[in-house]
Amino acid sequence: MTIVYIGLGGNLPSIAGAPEATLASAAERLASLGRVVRRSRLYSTAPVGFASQPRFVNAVVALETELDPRALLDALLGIEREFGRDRSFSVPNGPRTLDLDILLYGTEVIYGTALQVPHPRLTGRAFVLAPLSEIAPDEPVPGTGQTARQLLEGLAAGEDDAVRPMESAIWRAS
Ligand code: PH2
Ligand code: MG
Ligand code: MG
Repeated sequence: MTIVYIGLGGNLPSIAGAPEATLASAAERLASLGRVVRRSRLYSTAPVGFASQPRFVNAVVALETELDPRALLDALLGIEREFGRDRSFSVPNGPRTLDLDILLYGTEVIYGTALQVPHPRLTGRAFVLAPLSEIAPDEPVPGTGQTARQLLEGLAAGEDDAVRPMESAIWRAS
């Protein structure tokens, strides 16, 4: 059994509804891959990397699983497709219904073409580090010598509402 931290994000409606409903349904689907042991709140976040798109909803869950990293990645890509993720016309960093990223897989460091863990852009992204620090502040991030909270504290302060926790009944109920 390994504890894996998975980042969830989306900013387009899916078959489940608005992004917060998509993330709630996706979290329920993740439970079929093991046991969801922690979930952050939802966060409303300003888009990073490609500005002219709607704000994102982001969250992080901790999943205890027996799946190896490659099998987990394949399962996550399958769930993204179930929620209508279409990679054929996609702009890098552009809008999507659902993005599921393996952020940390136990203490493993993986450097493959299909999968890199820790997630290579984790350390610079407040929309990932804020929810990760909420549920696992003292988790060491392999290769950085720092914990999730230390990485978050080391980020330059963004705009005021760049990363803002949301109150969501649909997320709480899922
Ligand atoms: N994901 C991206 C690019 N930019 N911005 C926010 N706020 N949230 C995301 O999940 C996100 C992003 C690529 O995966
Ligand atoms: Mg991503
Ligand atoms: Mg992704």
